[in-house]
Amino acid sequence: MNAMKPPLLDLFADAEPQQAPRCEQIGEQSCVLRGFALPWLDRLLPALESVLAAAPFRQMVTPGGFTMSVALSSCGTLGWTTDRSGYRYSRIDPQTGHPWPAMPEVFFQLAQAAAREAGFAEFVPDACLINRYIPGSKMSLHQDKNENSYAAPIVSVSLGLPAMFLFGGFERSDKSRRVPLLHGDIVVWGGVDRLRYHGVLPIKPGHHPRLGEQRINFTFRTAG
Ligand code: MD3
Ligand code: FE
Repeated sequence: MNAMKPPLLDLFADAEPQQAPRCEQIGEQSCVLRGFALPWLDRLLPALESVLAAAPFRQMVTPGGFTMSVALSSCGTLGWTTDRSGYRYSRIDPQTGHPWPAMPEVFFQLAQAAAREAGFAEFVPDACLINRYIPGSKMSLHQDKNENSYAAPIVSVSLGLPAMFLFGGFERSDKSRRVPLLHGDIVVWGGVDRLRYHGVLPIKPGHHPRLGEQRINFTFRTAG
């Protein structure tokens, strides 16, 4: 009878899609993809093990003479190192004398999928820095300026213990926002946000069921 009659009141007719937004905006061109890496973990962790077997974590010394509390490794064509003479990307791991391990296919695919989800269609990273934090490790406010172009975004993957990320402004003294980053979260930083100061507060003691007493962070970059 009234099958053709439109509903009297469709509360959701003009509403936004009911799904939670995929990318949680934290800056003009930065957003968090909560849990995006979780379905990839079973492939990611064995690949991480093989990278670390070839290029073990090491604590580096900054040009100012401070030993970083975060231990680093890299994979891809370019890896990042620092010592008393400066910061740089290099093709050879100075610790092993060999090229950095190749970027595992699953790393590359995850980085591309996340960049695409955040609206960066053609992301081709040539470097993946791997940071390991243990409780108490931190990263002071800094800018990432060693890459040759700032046009490409940076994609960061957080695993293990939670961290409080500091998302600052364009001057070190600008007030920064705190963003909690949890196991499996991915952040994509691009465009105007690329040169913001950022850092990580000291990691709190804890135990993560999959990664133990550590936080691992990958950052994918187009460095060359
Ligand atoms: C925002 N790592 O490796 S990742 C770094 O959690 C670094 O280990 C932190 O800062 C970590 O250089 C943060 C997120 C990140 C990376 C680069 C950025 C955020 C950024 C560049 C510009 C703005
Ligand atoms: Fe950084």
